[in-house]
Amino acid sequence: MRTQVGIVGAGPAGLTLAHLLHLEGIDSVVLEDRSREYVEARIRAGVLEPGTADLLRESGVGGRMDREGIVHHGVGLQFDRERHRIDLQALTGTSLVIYGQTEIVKDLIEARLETGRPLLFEVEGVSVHELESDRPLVRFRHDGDEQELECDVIAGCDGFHGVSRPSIPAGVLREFSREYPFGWLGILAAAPPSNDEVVYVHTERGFALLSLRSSELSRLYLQCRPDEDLADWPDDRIWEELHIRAGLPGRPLNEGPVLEKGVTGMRSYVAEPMQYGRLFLAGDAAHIVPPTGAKGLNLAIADVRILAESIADWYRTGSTAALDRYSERCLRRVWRCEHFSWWMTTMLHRAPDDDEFGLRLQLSQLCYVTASEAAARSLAENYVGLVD
Ligand code: FAS
Ligand code: PHB
Repeated sequence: MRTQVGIVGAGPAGLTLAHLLHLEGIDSVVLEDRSREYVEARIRAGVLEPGTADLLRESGVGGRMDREGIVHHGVGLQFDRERHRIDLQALTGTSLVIYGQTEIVKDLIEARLETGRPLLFEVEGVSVHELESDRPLVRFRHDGDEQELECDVIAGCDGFHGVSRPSIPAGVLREFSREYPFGWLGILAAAPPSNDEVVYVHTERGFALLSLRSSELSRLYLQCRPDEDLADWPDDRIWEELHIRAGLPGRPLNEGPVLEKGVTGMRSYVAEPMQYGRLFLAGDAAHIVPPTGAKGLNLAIADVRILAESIADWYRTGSTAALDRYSERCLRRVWRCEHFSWWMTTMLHRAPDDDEFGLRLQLSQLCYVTASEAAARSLAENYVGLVD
């Protein structure tokens, strides 16, 4: 097989890259090791920065997002039993779109299939080779047949546990990471959201997050141990803890059947550079942020916007200048999002070894952010992705 760009991974990064390249008349093959049903059902992010929503809209895959997505002009911070609102629209002139990552993946898969270009699910044994040459290769098995895909460029969009990043020779990458001593227990519930906008809740018992997917679907999270056993959290215990942490007088939480639950660990991670020879890493393959800043998905899209532009420039001009700067151009936004996600996470979560001093620092920070327009604007600019 031969193509211009071999894309490993059909998550938001890989699918968006394939779509943007197709619009530039550049051919690609997308290789995914899971089934279509699996990738479409994987519940993850929900908050789209205006830049992400605009890219999907302008590239022709934002129709259902505009019909079914929910526009949010603000975000809530709740602490000391009081709920405050950060007016994103007033502070930044922009707003967010709430639209599940599952829906974005479905829309991008539909768009890909309409092009008739290859999107192969359930591939096995993917490996990448000859990265230093001008004919890099992807080898894999599909439907029992061994395949070899010759490319001009390979895009590693295969997430944190993929094969692309580990294929870079030892000693090339500098890796930066921080593990957090807590995780998130997330549920999707058939319950009308009790809050109009996303609410981040700080309590001495730990963090909670009130989000949503539609007028009938709530998405809720509780800070938990990183190795939490779901068996210890029957639905009624989850609801009880959510009421204790996030319930306010006159603002009850609506309960409903829990459709999905899971525990996500939390880490910050960056691999530099995000490229080696003809291999370019994008999204979670190159970096991970704790979800407190709602950045993971948005960063993945920001990476592939730059990668698609750089690949198109190379084919148009023959110059590798844009491709040579890919990593440097991405890392500025990556590190801004890493800092913001770390800042939101440490401000809102209670670590097991946190003391009273730490608690008072968090409460002071939360009071400042909700009382000072300058501090609120700083949070708002980062949250909507205006700065990098
Ligand atoms: P992805 O991991 O989404 O996609 C990589 C794809 O590559 C997957 O489909 C995988 O199956 C495939 N793949 C892996 N290895 C392969 C191989 N060897 N061969 C072929 N294919 C391979 N972000 C937020 O903003 N908010 C959230 O609430 C949030 N919650 C999250 C919950 C969880 C459990 C996880 C893991 C992440 C969460 N994230 C969240 C972050 C998430 O949204 C990512 O940032 C986003 O999926 C990144 O997209 P990709 O880079 O495409 O990686
Ligand atoms: C979500 O709706 O899943 C969500 C919202 C905000 C976050 C993380 C996840 O920071």
